[in-house]
Amino acid sequence: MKLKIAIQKSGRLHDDSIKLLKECGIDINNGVNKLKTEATNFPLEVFFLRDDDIPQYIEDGVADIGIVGENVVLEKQKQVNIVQKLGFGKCRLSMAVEKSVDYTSVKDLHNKRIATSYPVIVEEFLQRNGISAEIHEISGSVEIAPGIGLADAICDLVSSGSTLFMNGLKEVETVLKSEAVLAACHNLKPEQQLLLDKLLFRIQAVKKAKN
Ligand code: PRT
Ligand code: ZN
Repeated sequence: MKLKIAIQKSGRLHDDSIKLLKECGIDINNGVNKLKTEATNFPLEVFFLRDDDIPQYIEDGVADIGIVGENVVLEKQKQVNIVQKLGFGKCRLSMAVEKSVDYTSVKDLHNKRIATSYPVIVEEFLQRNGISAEIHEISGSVEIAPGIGLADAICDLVSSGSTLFMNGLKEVETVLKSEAVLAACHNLKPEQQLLLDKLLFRIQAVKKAKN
């Protein structure tokens, strides 16, 4: 019996995910372009996937657990358990408008067009604030939308803020704070749960050692 973990194939969370496993004393054969590998000293099978697909794989039980941004878990609305925050991949999902725009409160978004790759989270935020606005879902280069007349505001991930700055935008609302999390399938078999507990114990020890 092996525990199957999904991690990002390439991108911002890939290196830190591998590093975390290493720090937990888990060695994996990480061949270039490999989509699947195994740990040599822990009953762990590793799948390399696009981050957007990870919640679905976990819900379906194709993977037992996975490392993915909390932002992706919330957006995809899949039935998974967030079992541990991992302390890397920190960012926020924020509303931004052009620098020249007078912005005083969330009410200023009323009846505006908002471009985002996170329509579900944005819709929830607007509802919570009693705002009705038009959401334009786009899959990338969201920051360009106001400049080309596609939207009045955007909602995108921000870490340093330099991308917003370089595109003449300013951050006006934090919609969500996010970081990488360990997510798990709702119906793990007892043996898999034991392996997850073992892994979690090591992750918590690694986190404690860093504090
Ligand atoms: O290929 P795949 O689909 O797997 O990857 P991806 O391109 O969809 O995701 P990727 O690798 O960009 O991000 C993976 C996860 O990293 C995200 O889901 C977040 O949880 C987390 N993360 C942390 C970030 C950022 N920081 C971040 N800054 N994801 C994206 N960004 C982008 C943001 O979209 C914007 O374009 O970086 C730009 C802003 O950065 P700053 O530093 O200029 O503010
Ligand atoms: Zn993605």
